Formats: sequence, structure tokens, C-alpha cells
Amino acid sequence: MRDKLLAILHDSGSSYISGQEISDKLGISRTAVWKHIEELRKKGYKINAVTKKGYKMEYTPNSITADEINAYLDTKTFGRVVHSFDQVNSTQIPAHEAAREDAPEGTIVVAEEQLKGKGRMGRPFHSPKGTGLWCSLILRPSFPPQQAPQLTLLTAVAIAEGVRKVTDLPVDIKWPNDLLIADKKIAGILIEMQSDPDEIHAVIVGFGLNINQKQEDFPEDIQSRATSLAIAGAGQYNRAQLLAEILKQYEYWYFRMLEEGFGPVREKWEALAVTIGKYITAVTTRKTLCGLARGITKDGVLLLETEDGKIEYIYSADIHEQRST
Ligand code: BTX
Repeated sequence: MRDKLLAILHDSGSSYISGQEISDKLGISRTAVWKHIEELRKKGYKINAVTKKGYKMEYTPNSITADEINAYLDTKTFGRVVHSFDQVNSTQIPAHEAAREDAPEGTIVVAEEQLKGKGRMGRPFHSPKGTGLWCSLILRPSFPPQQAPQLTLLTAVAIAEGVRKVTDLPVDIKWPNDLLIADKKIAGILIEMQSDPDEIHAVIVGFGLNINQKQEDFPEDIQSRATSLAIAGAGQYNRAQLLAEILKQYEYWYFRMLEEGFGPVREKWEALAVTIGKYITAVTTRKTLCGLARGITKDGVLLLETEDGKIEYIYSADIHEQRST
């Protein structure tokens, strides 16, 4: 009920909406409306109440609660089950637990703050309180484990599309899992799996998106390489609204991929990617390769043409751009 009240207040924006109209929309008494308004005020919302005009939202605490997410959510299953925490080491941990306990596909775990946010290969992901999205999404795809890397590219598409829709900011994708604005990292993706050799039980898709940080909020070693939506855009952004839009995009592209295969996602990814057509250095766990990024295969593997004309298949690497074509 509270999520629906929040949605009504968000929708009426800077206008007042009468207690009667809210009670009609929600099918509850005006006293019940008033009680819910009081509850929201206790949670930090500032809601103006003026006789004969009604209610108007003045300030929201910009929190990532199930009510806030639900107020914006326009999906069938994604984000319909929310586990939200104030503080965790990493949202991946409770998400793995929930997945083992049969959490349905689309369940998300979110936290205001991560103390030990995880990047790839044991690297840290800086996840300060109340500023970004630190989220793990549980998927249960029917395809074999070998196809799971495609989900990294799908996740990048969903985040880029979601952010573009809400903020109009030009988010680019860098193969395989970085999202950039003006060449600086705005988000990262970490895909983990619970599987047998030939069957996926669950994929835990972790993504972190920098939203309202100031430049000085980043640790010194990443200050020159990281950015947030607030730095790149104008003012603060609503985190729940961003998450809801990302989940909407995710659900759309995910079910399209299950029905039509990877083709449409790959096409969208290539349209948003900055890596293709650039001279790059790819640092894999075994070797470093230099050459021209030619494209991605139908499985999302990066094709690198080395100086002697050989095509290398890159499954996982850190990519650095050398120079433009
Ligand atoms: P990655 O290994 O590609 O990126 C990690 C690297 O990015 C770090 O070594 C550092 O250089 C830089 N970095 C660290 N924090 C930030 C930041 N906030 N913004 C920009 N650059 C940063 C990317 O790994 C995968 C990140 C996934 C994070 C999500 S958050 C929710 C879920 N829970 C969790 O513990 N991890 C995932």
C-alpha cells in the first residue's frame, strides 16, 4: 500500500493532490491515508499538507527500500521480491544464500552500503553509503552454463539503456563489463554462477552504479578513472527510479534473449559499445595482446585482430585503448 501511495505522490510531482483523491485511488479511508503519510514522515519523507489542497511531496530520503523501488517498478517479475539491507559486506553474499533457498527469478538484493564490495578477480568495488546502486539480481536461465558470459553483455545493455532513459546521459559500454561516461567508469558488473557442468541453478548478477557521489568521494587511486551520474549530469538522481528502469530494461532484453537468442542483444550492445573499431591492449590472465577490436561473436567473445592479421578470441580480459582509428 505504501509503495502505491509513494507512486501517487511521485506522480503528482510539484502539485498538491487531495486526501480524497488519494483515498479513492487506493480504496482506503482518508484516515488510513493520513496514517500512511505519518509513517512516511517518520521514515524521513517531507510531505506538505495544506487544508483544501491536500498533500505534496517536498523531499524524499532517496533510499533503496522495497516501497521506493515498487513505487517506480514497471516489470512482471524483476524486482518484485526485494531483500534490502542498510549495510552488507557484499550484496552477492545474501543473494547467493537466497538463490540456494529457491528465491524466484528476478529477486534482487540491494544495500545502502557495502563494506567489501567485490569487483572481478578479487578487486574491491567502492560502494559508499547512500550514493549509488549496489545490487545483485538472481536469474535462473534455461540455457547451458557456457552461454552465461552473454549475460555480462546483456547486463551492460540494460544498465546503459536504463541510465540513458532516466538521465539522458551518454553512457558507453566498454567490453566486457564496464560502463563509461566521458571515458570514466560509472558502473561495473560481476557475474557469478551456481551450476553443474551442464546446468545453471542460478546466476547472481552483481552491478554497481555510481549515482550521487562527488569526485572527492572516490578513493584517491580511482579518482581520475571513476565518475558518477551526478558529476556527469545535473544534480542528484533518484536511485530507486534508476533501479526500476534498469530492471525494466533488463527484463525486456533477458526474455527477448531467451526467446530469440543472443542476436538482438548483441546488435544493441554493438550500437552502445565504444570498444569496437579501436586499437586496444587486452590483458588476460595468461598474456597481453595488442590489436584492433573487430567485434564480438554471437556468444559475446571479443575478436581481436593482431598486427600480423591473426584473429584472437578474447573471453575475459582488461581492455585499455591505445589510439583511435
Ligand atoms: P572490476 O574488477 O571490473 O572493477 C574493479 C575496479 O574498478 C577496481 O579495481 C577499481 O580500480 C575500480 N573501482 C572500484 N570501485 C569503483 C567505483 N565505485 N567506481 C568506479 N570504479 C571503481 C567490476 O569489477 C564489478 C563491480 C561489481 C560491483 C557490484 S555492487 C553489487 C554487487 N556486490 C558486490 O560485491 N559486487 C557487485
